Amino acid sequence: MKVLPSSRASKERFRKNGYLVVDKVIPSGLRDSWKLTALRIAQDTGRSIRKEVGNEILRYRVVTGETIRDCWPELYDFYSARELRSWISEVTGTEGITLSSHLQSAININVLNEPGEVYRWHFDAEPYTALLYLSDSEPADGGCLEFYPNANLESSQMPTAQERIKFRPRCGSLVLMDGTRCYHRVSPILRRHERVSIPMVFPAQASQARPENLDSYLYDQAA
Ligand SMILES: O=C(O)CCC(=O)C(=O)O
Ligand SMILES: [Fe+2]
Repeated sequence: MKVLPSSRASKERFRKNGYLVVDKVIPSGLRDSWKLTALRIAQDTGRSIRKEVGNEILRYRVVTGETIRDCWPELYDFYSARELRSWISEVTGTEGITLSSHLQSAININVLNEPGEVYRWHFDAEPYTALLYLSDSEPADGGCLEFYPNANLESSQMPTAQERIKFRPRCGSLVLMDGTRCYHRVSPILRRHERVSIPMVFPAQASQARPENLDSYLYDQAA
């Protein structure tokens, strides 16, 4: 893993915005092969998620943590490397960053490819989330990570459109955010392309318990 920047500027940016983008965290020689491996595993073992709750739609393919640990140790090693946790600790100013004990949701491969596929607006259950992207999306492709940094749903004010950040996936880049403070979604896929992201969860030791039934909500297939 390349040395991740933990300069004062990165820490300050994270403190102010609640997120940080780092490019080229995996060597260029590995990017294509990691993308192909992710797509092969998703094809062979991924579950199709199809859920509609009110107006909100969740539609994508997912490979969960147990499968990644068993079938793709190199990616699991990336998640579990001590360097990654140390970096998250430094940038966020939080001690006791751990691996998630819920292996199923600790690390996933998400694949979206068909027009209309979307990952609805949500908060993550725990800080912190690192999203590693293994594909490039063109502007006309859709599939941006969109988010409102420092959103607080308890406040009566909904965030305004101006505050919405759009991140267009670039292969090899990583977004670190506090998913409990960044209200986020994947915008709808507009043009067919393989969009591959690897969400990884890094709880801080003192963080709250996960809501019950969250895994079943996220991963049970639609009937
Ligand atoms: O793929 C992405 O860009 C975001 C995925 C996400 O928010 C999640 O898995 O919780
Ligand atoms: Fe998320």
